[in-house]
Parts: sequence; structure tokens; C-alpha cells
Amino acid sequence: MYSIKMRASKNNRHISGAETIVEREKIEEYVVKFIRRAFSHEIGTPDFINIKIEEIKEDIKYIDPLPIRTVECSSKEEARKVARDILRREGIKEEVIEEAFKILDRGGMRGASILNLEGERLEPDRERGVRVKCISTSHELKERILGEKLGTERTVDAIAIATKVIDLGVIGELCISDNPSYTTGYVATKRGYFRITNLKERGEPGGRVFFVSIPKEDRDKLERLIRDLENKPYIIR
Ligand code: PML
Repeated sequence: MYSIKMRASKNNRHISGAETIVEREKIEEYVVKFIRRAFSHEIGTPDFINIKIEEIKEDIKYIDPLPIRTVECSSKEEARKVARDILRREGIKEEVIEEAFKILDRGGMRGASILNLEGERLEPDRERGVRVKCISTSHELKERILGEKLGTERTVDAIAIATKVIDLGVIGELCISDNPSYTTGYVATKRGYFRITNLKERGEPGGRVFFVSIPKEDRDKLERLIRDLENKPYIIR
């Protein structure tokens, strides 16, 4: 199996990214798909596209997705209350959730921020954040998500990230798309992937925050988590 990763930027600003894990025969098909995706993002036309293809040597972990549920909300206030309630049920304190919303509303991070239960930020590089890589949603799962209208193409990508991070011990994930017109975000916990409509107003920024139970001093545990988030291969089927 091979990992294919694409990232596109303009004037060094991230525009879009995508990745998958496929058999040798599918590589060309996905490279074409990713180039098309890079050139059709609403943020703008990239002046740099990087495509990386690597053979996966490690064992791939195959797991089922978190159950997907959509919570329709009619305002940002209602949506954020729903998100807070789901996260509080996992023992995450109100102040820590507020800190996460502040990070997302500021925007501009390329990867995810990591907050511990004391509300301390743990990601080593606050601009880059942490990227969840080496993941793929199976073709069958993609067909199911789109066919049964459980979500959109964005859900297809995000369910792989959310399922992997929760499997690696992250307590909760709060995500708001950085795509200006995509206002549906989600909260993921061991109980499921909760899509929440209107989690931001159109045009507002976004990002991802992972909530973890890692004391600031435990650098080894944090490094292990980041290494696995970035490198451990997962296929969600
Ligand atoms: C959804 O399932 O509709 C929410 C997906 C958010 C994806 C965030 C992103 O743009 O990467």
C-alpha cells in the first residue's frame, strides 16, 4: 500500500490538503483527483502544490468509524452549547472548552492545537500545530457516508482523522472548518462523531483542537502521541 499526500499553498499560505492510502494501481487516479482538488478550492488558486507518494512499511490498523450523527442547530450560540455539552460529558472543564473556541476563532493554524485538562497548550509549534497523517477512509465507507447522506465529502475526510485520534487516546476533538463557507463543524469523542451545523458564521476562521489527559511535564507521552498521530497508518472502513 502507498500513502499519497497533497498540500497546496499560495504565497506560503495553506490552501488545501488531502491524503489517502491506496494500492499501487490506484496511485495515478488519486494524484489526478488531488491536483483537481488543489485547483478548485474556494480560498484561491495555489502557486505551489506538493504531492508525496510513499510506500507504507508499517502495519496498517483497520478500524470501524465512530458512529456519525448530525445535530441541526439554528444559530452559532445553540451549536456551541451543543458542542460544550458533549465535551463536558467527557470531563472537560468549561474554561478549557472556552480556550479551545478562542484558538479556533483566532484561526490561522495549519494543524491542530493540543490542550490538556488543565487548559495548557501542549503542541510544540503553535503556528504549525499537529497534523494527523497516514489515514484513509475506505471506498465502501465513503460510498456509505455519501449514499446514506450521513455527511459530505468533508465528513469522509474528517471521520478518518476523528476516528484515528480517538483510537489513540485523545478524549475529544473540536473542529471547525477553515473553509469560509462551510459552517458545519464537529465534536468527536469515544461516543461518536457529532456533526453540528452552524458552529461558526460564514467567513469566520476555523481549526482543530484535541483535548488530552497528558500532564505538561510528561514530554514522553506527548511525543509518543504526536509521533503516532503523524505516522501510524490507519484505514477507517
Ligand atoms: C462535517 O462532517 O460535515 C464536518 C466536517 C468538517 C471538516 C473540517 C475541514 O474542513 O477539514
